[in-house]
Amino acid sequence: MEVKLEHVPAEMPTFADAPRCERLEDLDADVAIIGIPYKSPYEVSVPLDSVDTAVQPAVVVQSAATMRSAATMRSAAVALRKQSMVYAHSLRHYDFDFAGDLFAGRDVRIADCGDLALEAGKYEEQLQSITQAIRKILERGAVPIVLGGDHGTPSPILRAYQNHGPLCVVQIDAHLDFRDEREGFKDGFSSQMRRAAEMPWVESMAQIGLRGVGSGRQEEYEAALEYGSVMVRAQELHQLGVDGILERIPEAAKYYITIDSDGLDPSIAPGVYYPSPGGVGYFEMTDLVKGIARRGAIAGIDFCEVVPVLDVRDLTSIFASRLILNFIGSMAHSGQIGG
Ligand SMILES: [Mn+2]
Repeated sequence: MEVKLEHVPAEMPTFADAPRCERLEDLDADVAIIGIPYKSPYEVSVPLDSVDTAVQPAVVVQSAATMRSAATMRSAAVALRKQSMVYAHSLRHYDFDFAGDLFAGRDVRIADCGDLALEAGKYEEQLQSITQAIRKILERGAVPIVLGGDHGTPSPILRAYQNHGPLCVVQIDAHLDFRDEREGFKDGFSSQMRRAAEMPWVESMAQIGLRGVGSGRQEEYEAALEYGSVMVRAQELHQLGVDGILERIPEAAKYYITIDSDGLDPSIAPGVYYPSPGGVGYFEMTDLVKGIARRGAIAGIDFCEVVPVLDVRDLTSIFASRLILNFIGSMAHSGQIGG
């Protein structure tokens, strides 16, 4: 299966102004940024007609179909790269969130591989191509950081870890995503944690930020419970604090972190399909990953479901790119990456 990349155009910024990687076979970096604009073949169930176009005039020109399109998925990586430039030229300044250098004084090599080219409508090929691309990145010894895509993206990503496990998968999400299938499709944004649970190389999981109505049905809750998923309600995170939740995350040598932007609080991630109050805050998200990085290696990260057309003053993209830099910083501070 051939993997086709769409390089970041010369006039567009790469993530944090990182050097471009043109071919995954030549990848030589600690961290590989890759956009994967995967879109599940079914629709979000909230009618986007409910978006008040008088209040959000930017949305006027967007039909509901456009908002849910592959083009919208592609726009997320573009927005994150663009907003990462807010930080690109001060990365080595004193960072109060890390009490010093963000990258711990280390030489951290980030490469931007561009976006994976996915052929419209050909889901089987898309899924295989995603798995293949991640496999190549892992074979080159880099940690993939994926700019999604909807939250179906982790299913084919995690299949690439067959020989790179075992993993504990940590999901940040308002929703359980444990449906066996939806409209007959098993690799969509409602099912990826169920798929992860079926993979022999996924030995445990924690699902953090769960809240609200519509997170999952009783049968999915029971399936996750039966699997042994550590389910952490958003309210528990706020009450116990990050340290209390870290104690509940299973011990593992390797962690894979998957983020649905709606798991974050709308104050830092308003640009999502399902904004839901009471979500994971900036320091909670940062400290969770810092804590996880101290316990084991971070084997990969995806950041999904950023919807630029629904964003407010680019806050979701600005803060998502800051969080991704914090994740890279967490790996540098734990000594996992950087010379
Ligand atoms: Mn999700």
